[in-house]
Amino acid sequence: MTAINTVVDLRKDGDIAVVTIDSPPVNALSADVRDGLAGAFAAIAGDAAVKGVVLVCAGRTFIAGADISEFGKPPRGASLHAVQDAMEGAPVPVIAAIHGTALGGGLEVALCAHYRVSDAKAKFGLPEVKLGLLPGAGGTQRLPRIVGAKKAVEMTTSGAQMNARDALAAGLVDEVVDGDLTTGAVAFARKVVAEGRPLKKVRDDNSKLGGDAASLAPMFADFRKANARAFNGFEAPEANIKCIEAAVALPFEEGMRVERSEFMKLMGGLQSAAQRHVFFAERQAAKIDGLDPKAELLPVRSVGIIGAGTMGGGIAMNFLSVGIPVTIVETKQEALDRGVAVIRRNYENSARKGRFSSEEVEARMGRLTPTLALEDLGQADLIIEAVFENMDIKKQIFGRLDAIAKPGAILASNTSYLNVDEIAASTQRPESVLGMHFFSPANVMRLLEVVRGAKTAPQVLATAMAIGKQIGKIGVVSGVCHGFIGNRMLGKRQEQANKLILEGARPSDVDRVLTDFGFPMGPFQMADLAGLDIGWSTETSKGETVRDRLCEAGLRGQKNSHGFYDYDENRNRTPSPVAEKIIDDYAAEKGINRRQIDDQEILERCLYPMVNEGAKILDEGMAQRASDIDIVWINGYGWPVYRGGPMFWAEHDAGRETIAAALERMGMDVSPRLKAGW
Ligand code: 3H9
Repeated sequence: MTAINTVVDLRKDGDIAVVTIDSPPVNALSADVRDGLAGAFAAIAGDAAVKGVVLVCAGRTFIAGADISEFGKPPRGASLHAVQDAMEGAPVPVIAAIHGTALGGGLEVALCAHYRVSDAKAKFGLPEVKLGLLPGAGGTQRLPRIVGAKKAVEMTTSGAQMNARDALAAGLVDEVVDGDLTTGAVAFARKVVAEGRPLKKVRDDNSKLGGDAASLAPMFADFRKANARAFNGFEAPEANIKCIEAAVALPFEEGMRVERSEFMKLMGGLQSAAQRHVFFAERQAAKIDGLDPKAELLPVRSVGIIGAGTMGGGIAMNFLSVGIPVTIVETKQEALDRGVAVIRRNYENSARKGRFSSEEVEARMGRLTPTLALEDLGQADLIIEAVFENMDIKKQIFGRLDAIAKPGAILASNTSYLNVDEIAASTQRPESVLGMHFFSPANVMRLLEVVRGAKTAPQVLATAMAIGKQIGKIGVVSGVCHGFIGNRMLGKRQEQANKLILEGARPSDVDRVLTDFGFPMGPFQMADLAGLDIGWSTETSKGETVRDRLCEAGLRGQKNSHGFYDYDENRNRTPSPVAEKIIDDYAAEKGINRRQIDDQEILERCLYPMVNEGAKILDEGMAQRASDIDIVWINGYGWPVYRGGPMFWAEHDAGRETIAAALERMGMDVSPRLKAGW
């Protein structure tokens, strides 16, 4: 074995050269890897005894792409294109041997081999779009020449992966190898050499594109139309489509020039910077300051959930779906039955859509034990309380749990606002208590705020984060404060939105400005969706707020088709004149002079105070880092991912100092961090 450098080895197996990349964790194409590959292929080109080459990776995966951490930094080492040219132009057949995930630049390298083999579990994809990019190493030109333009457009605009079976059928791999991959790949290489098979270059074969520019034009038009909503606001999907149109319409080299130019535009833009920030921020959020990442976790083999309402049921589904048994507790049989029925219906709906089989529905339901007795939670490793937001009731429940739960069980509250330390104090074991705040619908939304109490044991916190990951959530650690990270900031936005509609903006103006910014819906659409009467009752209503008055007038939101908007039978909405009159009357009564409010003011007043609150959250140590706040807002509240989250946006787009100055003009108490940075 000859070490080309620290991450690439070259050895010979008879007349087959085996090039191995070993660059943990994911064999990304760093400068060292590129240099190593350049050296290996130069050595091979000068060695007449070599008749074929196998390129393989050590560790958990084939090359998972370009090294994202190098983006935006001055270029170093051999260029990826030079490495690809050396492979594609090699005088002997090059076979890429793929395991794990061949992603982005990794797949693009493999597409420069003359043949590809993989193991049965390998996956293939071009996920650059998720980083606000497009495949910039020939992927937009080569992939359609194998899988066809239509499939290539689908794959590059979604980042979806193809499994080995489909890759074999499409000709993306030539053989799926059983047993040891390298051995199988070397055998395949020998076969290619023995049979004198040609040096197949993907770039030279247009036969599988699926048509020419004219015949494929309707496919591209239909694709754009069908995905207009999903792509709205994002720059990268359209750039990917343009490049694949170029692959169809232009000779290879010209198509490559289009790809290069589109790639450079995206790479230099703010959207990709934001999405790359989010990629690393997501992984960073899992790291807890001061905690040993290798520390032993508590076992979670069974879960208890208190409350079978919308939240409790949704939370239960997360665990049932990954094979963890759940005991769910309610106080009344009827509520219990209803909760269980909703879980079943949700699973059956998914099965009907083909997501899994009806046997799987039964397997999941088989893991669920409904009960009316809290005492049945005695053996649960993790208990999550999901009853409504009332401190007295929560304290009572935790007091009882203290007597019921086995020693060492984790006791979590799904509270979205309340003081977790106060809840913990109702037990004799506050070290076992923490918050696990799920977002509705809890079986779908990816965010999980894990609330660390003053006395929560590190092992309990680490276990909650790990179990969150196991059920597919992105956990973010929050300290104990009213509303934690997300709702605390949301409160500031809502406060301004409520003021704006009294001062002269219409609810539909506020919603439009925020949806134009990229949120899926604005605060008043959200209120209508949730129901205006949440926490409201006829008996206690005093008509003190606009919302009280809307409810008193019978406007309840989407549920009765009247709220801030009127809804038709297809849920199309138009601003409600009744709601507008109620707002106008309320403002007049309070002596507020309505005025013209422009869109910029709406945006600033809704978003700047949120950023300020985020800075205060950092001041108080309630979030570990600014990027955690971004992750909360992207995954829990629909902040557009291409704007990187509120803190990224403040830093790189709106400008911290601009925000601080505007907040001062508004007479707000400004966090010093807004000027100093976080
Ligand atoms: C590209 O290829 C552009 C080209 O078209 C054009 C070039 C001209 N770079 O996710 P994990 C780190 S764009 C650098 O927890 P998993 C990651 O930060 C790229 N670092 O593991 C983490 O570090 P840490 C296209 C990377 O097993 C560690 O590896 N490719 C990269 O759950 C483990 O990651 C992609 O977008 C990278 N490319 O999942 C693929 N990838 O431990 C991105 C990972 O310090 N990667 N890291 O926190 C993934 O999707 C997943 O990491 C993967 C493994 C599925 C591979």
